[in-house]
Amino acid sequence: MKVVYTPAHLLHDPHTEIEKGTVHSPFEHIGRGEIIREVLSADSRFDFQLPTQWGIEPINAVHDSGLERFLTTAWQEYQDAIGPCREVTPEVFYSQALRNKMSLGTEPASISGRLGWWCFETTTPLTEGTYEAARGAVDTAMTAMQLVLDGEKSAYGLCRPPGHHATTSLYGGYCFFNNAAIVAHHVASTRGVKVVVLDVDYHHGNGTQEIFYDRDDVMYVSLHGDPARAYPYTIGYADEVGAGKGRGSNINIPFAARTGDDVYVNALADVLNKIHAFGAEMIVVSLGLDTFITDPICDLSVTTDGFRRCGELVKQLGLPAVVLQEGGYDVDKLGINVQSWLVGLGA
Ligand code: SP5
Ligand code: ZN
Repeated sequence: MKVVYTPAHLLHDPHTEIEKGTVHSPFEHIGRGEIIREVLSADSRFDFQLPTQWGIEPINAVHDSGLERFLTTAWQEYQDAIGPCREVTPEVFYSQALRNKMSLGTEPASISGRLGWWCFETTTPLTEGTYEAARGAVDTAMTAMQLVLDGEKSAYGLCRPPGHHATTSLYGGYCFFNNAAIVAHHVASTRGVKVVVLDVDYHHGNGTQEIFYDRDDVMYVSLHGDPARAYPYTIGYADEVGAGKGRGSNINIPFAARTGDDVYVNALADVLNKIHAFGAEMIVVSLGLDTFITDPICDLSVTTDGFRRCGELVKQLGLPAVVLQEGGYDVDKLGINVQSWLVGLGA
């Protein structure tokens, strides 16, 4: 299987995460990308290549162009306006309710205001090279997509930073640009084919759901920890089924804590039938391995062998598959878990 990887991910190098009233070392760090690279490059079934460059058009086809513009200069603007600071995090968030009975307002002038306008939470710091790394992740995803359009049965994009929490106009959840949504939109809009995004990350992909919620050309299917207890908390419930012509093409499967392989695999088999019924012609997988039994920030109990079974089930769909890296924080096991899933898919 072809693997797309770029060392540009090393440029997004946070040392901090603000959570639970503390500043601690981040769960999402460069070691994640490197352990996956190490394990897959030691396995002759995987064949590495660098991404090609796709520019900003595919990004702005999905995101508010203001988000990309903001991320280009935000870290430097903060240095110039507020003072030297390794990592930049918002302090004030915009909420529509601040302006009840008024217009929605417009992007604030100051960098402090703009941070809270474009970001929704505190665990996603901007570092000096974040923008370049995020662009590299999009190029990685688009190159994996091109390999599949050119005839590969499947390809894996080692995207870092991940993407599925990034909405049309907000970054957060360790994500800046929505790699999977950018690929799915590109294929659906330029090839006129039906695409499904299958999101198996532990966390609901609020960004991908928001981007496609009213569309019938891209189906979004997510299996995740129940947002009643799990990040992102406000979205990802089973009654969110899509809107307008997109009604019926958004499927959320929330799981109880400590759900293990058999229940998980059965639920996946179930939704794959719905994907088949939708008439999908390509599948984009948001591959998070944070459903793993010893993930430090999550609470499901999928095993390394469970990941292989999931990959096998997706293979049985028989669709061309673009597999893109999302989360997974048990770093010691992250490489072998990705390998197991991809071997199941037929690497
Ligand atoms: C791509 C991805 O997996 N993003 C996840 C972002 C989650 N960030 C905040 C997680 C808060 C976790 N709280 C942990 C409680 C552990 N008992
Ligand atoms: Zn996750």
